[in-house]
Amino acid sequence: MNRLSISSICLITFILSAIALVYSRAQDPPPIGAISGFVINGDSSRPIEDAIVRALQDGNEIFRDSTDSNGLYIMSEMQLGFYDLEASHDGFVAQTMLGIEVFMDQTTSVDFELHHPCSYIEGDINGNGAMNGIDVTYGVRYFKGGVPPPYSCFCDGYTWYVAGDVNGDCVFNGLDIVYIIGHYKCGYPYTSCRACRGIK
Ligand SMILES: [Ca+2]
Ligand SMILES: [Ca+2]
Repeated sequence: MNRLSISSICLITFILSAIALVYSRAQDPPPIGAISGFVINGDSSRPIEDAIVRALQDGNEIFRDSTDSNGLYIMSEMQLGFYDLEASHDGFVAQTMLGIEVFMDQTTSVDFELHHPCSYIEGDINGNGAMNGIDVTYGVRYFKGGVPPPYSCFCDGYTWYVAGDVNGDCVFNGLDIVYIIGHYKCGYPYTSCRACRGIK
């Protein structure tokens, strides 16, 4: 075999190898993973059906799924990377989880607890729909061991008596009673917790 033939065989072998390599890479499936979990009603612990769960990157929706009757959602065949997840349903405050990572051939578990939005009148501690001096009496009795306020809701990370928080520090305590008295005597304006503003 002369030198030219050997070179030709080498060249052909190289080209075939390159083609085989490119072809094999084209056949490899892209690395993927999944995100799955449950969306439940944080006020009742029951599953929420038809909640929408969206996976976002830079604010753009990449995937979405809706929950079944068990509150389950599944987003499969997701490209690897980080996603912001948002769960929402009518009548609930949407919840967002930032920077959820998808790993190759794995399912990242992310559960949501959605809560109803708070709806109350600032300072209406006894929950009768009006704010007046009787609420001061009710609040004082409560802190002395009396009946707790009838209305509470999830706000700022926990469930508490939001209507009593009139100084806006997201806690209902004795300082609010002092503040209410200041409101009547000195005109202090009510300020409710920023995370769940009430009606003035
Ligand atoms: Ca009241
Ligand atoms: Ca307060």
